[in-house]
Amino acid sequence: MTKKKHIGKSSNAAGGWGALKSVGRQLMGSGKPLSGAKTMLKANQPDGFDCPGCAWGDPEHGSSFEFCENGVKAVAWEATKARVTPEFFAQHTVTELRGWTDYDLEHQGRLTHPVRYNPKTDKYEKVDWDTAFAEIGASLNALGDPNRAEFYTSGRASNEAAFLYQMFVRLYGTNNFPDCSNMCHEASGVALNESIGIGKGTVLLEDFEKADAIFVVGQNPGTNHPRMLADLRKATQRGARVVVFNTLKEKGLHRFADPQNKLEMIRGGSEATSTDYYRPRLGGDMAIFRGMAKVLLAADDAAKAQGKTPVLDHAFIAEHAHGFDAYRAVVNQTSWTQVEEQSGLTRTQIEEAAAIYMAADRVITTWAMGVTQHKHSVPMIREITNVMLMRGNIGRPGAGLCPVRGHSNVQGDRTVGINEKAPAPLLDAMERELGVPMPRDPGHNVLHAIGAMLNGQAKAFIGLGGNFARATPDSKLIAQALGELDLTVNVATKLNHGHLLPGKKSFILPCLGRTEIDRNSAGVRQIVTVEDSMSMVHGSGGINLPASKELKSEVRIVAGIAKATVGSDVVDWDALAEDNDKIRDLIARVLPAFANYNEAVRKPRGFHLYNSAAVRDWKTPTGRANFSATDLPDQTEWQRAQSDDQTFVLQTFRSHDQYNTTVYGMDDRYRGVYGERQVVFMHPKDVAQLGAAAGDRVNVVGCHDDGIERIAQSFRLVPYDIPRGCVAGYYPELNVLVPYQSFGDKSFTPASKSVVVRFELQEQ
Ligand SMILES: Nc1nc2c(c(=O)[nH]1)N[C@H]1C(S)=C(S)[C@@H](COP(=O)(O)OP(=O)(O)OC[C@H]3O[C@@H](n4cnc5c(=O)[nH]c(N)nc54)[C@H](O)[C@@H]3O)O[C@H]1N2
Ligand SMILES: Nc1nc2c(c(=O)[nH]1)N[C@H]1C(S)=C(S)[C@@H](COP(=O)(O)OP(=O)(O)OC[C@H]3O[C@@H](n4cnc5c(=O)[nH]c(N)nc54)[C@H](O)[C@@H]3O)O[C@H]1N2
Ligand SMILES: [Mo]
Repeated sequence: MTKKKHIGKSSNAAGGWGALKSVGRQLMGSGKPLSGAKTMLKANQPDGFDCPGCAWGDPEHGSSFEFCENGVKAVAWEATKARVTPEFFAQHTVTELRGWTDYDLEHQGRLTHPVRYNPKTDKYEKVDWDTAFAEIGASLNALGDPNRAEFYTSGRASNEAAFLYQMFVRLYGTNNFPDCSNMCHEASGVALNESIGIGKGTVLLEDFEKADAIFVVGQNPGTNHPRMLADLRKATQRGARVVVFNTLKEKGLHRFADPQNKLEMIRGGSEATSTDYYRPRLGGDMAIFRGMAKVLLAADDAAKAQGKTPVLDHAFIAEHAHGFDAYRAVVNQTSWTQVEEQSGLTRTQIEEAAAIYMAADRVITTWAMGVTQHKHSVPMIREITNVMLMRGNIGRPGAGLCPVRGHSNVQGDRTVGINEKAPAPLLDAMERELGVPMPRDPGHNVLHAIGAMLNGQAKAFIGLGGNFARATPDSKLIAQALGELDLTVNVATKLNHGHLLPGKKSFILPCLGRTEIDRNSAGVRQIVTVEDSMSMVHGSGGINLPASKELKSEVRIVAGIAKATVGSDVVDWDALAEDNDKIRDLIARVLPAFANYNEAVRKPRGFHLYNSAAVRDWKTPTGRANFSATDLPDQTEWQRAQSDDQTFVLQTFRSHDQYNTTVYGMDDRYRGVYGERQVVFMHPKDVAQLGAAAGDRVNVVGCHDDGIERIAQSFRLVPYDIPRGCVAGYYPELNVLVPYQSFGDKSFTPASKSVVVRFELQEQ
């Protein structure tokens, strides 16, 4: 399937025939094209399953067939015929499997049976569910202190599974909830809570039909949220401006051929997804928005002097905002020199972008990991918000903030209580409901959990999905730490490296995927629910037969561990595990926004969770939307790297053929890379300055000065149109270089888009 290694032409407009061919290969690859096609027809349908590919919203009419190439990959990946059985584990020691690639492990297929690690044979062996639950419960209870256990969640878990999980963990006695969102949109949550009193975006999908301008910042939807491209191109078609800030020229953000449009597919046409494209330096977006704020203030002053219509929405600022004068002062103090140096854009370019912003009545700003994974991400997102507040662009139709989430239910998991610092009202409500006290001390996020593992404080790790070992920074250190724990448990659909670092006692518990039919013991089909980036909650019911008869739903697995650990005095786990409606009733009693949950979620498009900022109800301590008056950072990591002509700043991102740590294939066709992932994209002049040539191999060496050696061996240099001093390569391969002590201020998100590195040329 995969072509020979080469750097070649990137494929044309995103979507289109290339995408369809790739889809075809995926479905064939799953072994059963017809069932695959049928499966796709049920993606994002009222009576089907929620696509596990991304968290972009579904259209109002819900019945149109909404799919995308990468959604198909996600579905085909889960619907594969390949199986990892107890016989497979009997043939391979864990030490041997550790030598396999991420790609090879996941391509062995779906896990079929619960297994337990046997240190004597160094193999995983079949175990029955009840024994597994009993031993896990006994190990957890033997820790003495519940704070010695870390309960990780990845964002595919349904609301029902996540709610049960947090209830179990809190009854057990800890708030240790490291969560994938800590590495993802945490900065958005922190920043937006401070600015507008809710850690979520404020727009609905239909707002994209009304916006006059959409700013897309640090995000690659062509690969990671392909359905968003259809909304962007509809916007450009009706004359809206779509302004992109991205360090790279990403294919999908130029043109997109809609696979839903038959005529266009036949004619090989495509439409623009953006109207204006700017390429800042890594970490330069706060400076761009600060520059835009300078333009806005000057234009407003000029309008006032000339008696023209003001540029700022003074009425909104007076009625709804707090801290504008302090913000104005800080903007005026910021020099254009600093703005240009940090952003890498010229003043003229920023003036152009600001002119588009000012000319638009209704503006949406979206962003993803290019914004959130830097040291100063929280002030950066607050700066985006500042600029949006200046013209009242929050809380009215066609306008608002839209952090585009990653995993399909990462937002929902947080809403239902996966939070190491849960809001008091949730804990109060849990106490009222259960009649027992909840732990109140803040628990561990991902970085705290890593710290606790490294210093020996943590003794157990439970993973509800995900791949903690490979998704986290400093993956080499984490691997060592996981292996020293007393207990490791992974609830998973497929085998990954995180499972191959067993603690003294270790289990892999296989679960049903989103696409599979889930029946209770009476044979009644169950649905789960998820929340998308627009705070819409909808139902999801599988349509395929389970990959193995032994699989349990995540809800049942969580209930099984819970019953064996904390007993059933307070919660009747068996009853809840039998009926997801009962779990939803419980959620509705604890979280008022979920009133009539069971009824509401069975409507075609589900329901919208109350979003206070979207209706200008500011749940902040000031009772208003807060401007944040923060200086630009003294230095971005790019500037730091510039102080030495050997150092660069590296972003670690996704190829077109992966889902986070899941590698579907070795191509990244929109970027013209085929058959290999060990590459570093670099400006041609930087390649020459290193004394290297295209295709040369280098070792990438981390420059974090904590005495730890960080090195990624043998990466191929790919000359690329990228700002000088900035380089890029794929995660998870480069996670060995991301220092776990280098994280976002206030968000604790690993700064995996600004890693300072240097290069060693290999003997060619
Ligand atoms: N197919 C597929 N879909 C996915 C995923 C997947 O792996 N595969 N992952 C899911 C998850 S969990 C998430 S969080 C999302 C991730 O979605 P994205 O955030 O789109 O993911 P990345 O690949 O990390 O891309 C980061 C983008 O930001 C740009 N960028 C990096 N740094 C900067 C910067 O400092 N400034 C600016 N302006 N641009 C910058 C990069 O060039 C790149 O285009 O996608 C979700 N959907
Ligand atoms: N350097 C660097 N590091 C990063 C990032 C980056 O951009 N750069 N991005 C970060 C981001 S945004 C995120 S969200 C994290 C992702 O971190 P994680 O969410 O931990 O990682 P994934 O790769 O999504 O997890 C894949 C595994 O999930 C399991 N799985 C899949 N589907 C299901 C299911 O339905 N149920 C269960 N129980 N298990 C399932 C499979 O076993 C699969 O191997 O990585 C972060 N790490
Ligand atoms: Mo993410």
